[in-house]
Amino acid sequence: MTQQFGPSDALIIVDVQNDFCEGGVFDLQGGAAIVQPINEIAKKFQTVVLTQDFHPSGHSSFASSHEGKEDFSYIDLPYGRQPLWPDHCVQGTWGADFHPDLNTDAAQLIVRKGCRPDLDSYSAFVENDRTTKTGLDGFLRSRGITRIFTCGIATDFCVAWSSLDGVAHGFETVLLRNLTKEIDLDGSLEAQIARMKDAGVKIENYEA
Ligand code: VGL
Ligand code: ZN
Repeated sequence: MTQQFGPSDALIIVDVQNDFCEGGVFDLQGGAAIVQPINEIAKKFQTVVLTQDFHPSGHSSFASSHEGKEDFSYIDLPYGRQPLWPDHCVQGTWGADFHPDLNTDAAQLIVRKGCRPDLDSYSAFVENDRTTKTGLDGFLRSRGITRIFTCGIATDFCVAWSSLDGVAHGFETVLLRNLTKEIDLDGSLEAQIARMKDAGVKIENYEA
């Protein structure tokens, strides 16, 4: 499908950072491959937003912050059950930097998330307590945006939560599946794709 983009469309590029790509902590194979196509599509948008997972060291989402817990095990936090991750995207480290080939100049806004030690954030709109807002909805609305296209990493975590929240905030939301890369933890990819479809997120592939 050939998509047409106009002034009321925004591209949300989620967490295209070293720690999610090859050689980083998550080392997702195929992470780097989405960077050039994302640069290409970004040229077609007047509004481009980057998100950056940006944790302080010792963040509560890290397994290393919880005695006896292993990476990719689960914990019950006051706001719900969530996986514990290896230390990643720590502020000031290479892993937190955007992939070096990502054209960050294309973006007008960078939303940093997961900055509070006690609170994780997957969604670009609302942190995981589901009440703390990032301000992204206000930014998009004040620019007259009605439709968002999501891409980036990880399909089944930050891209999925951002897409679900896009719909929840009243934006028509399209996930560009071939411009994403998944973690796929315990069936999370399939589960999140189903959840997004149910919620009304459109799932398409980008064709140049
Ligand atoms: C993400 C796990 C932990 C993501 C961020 O960007 O999807 N996943 N932090
Ligand atoms: Zn994170």
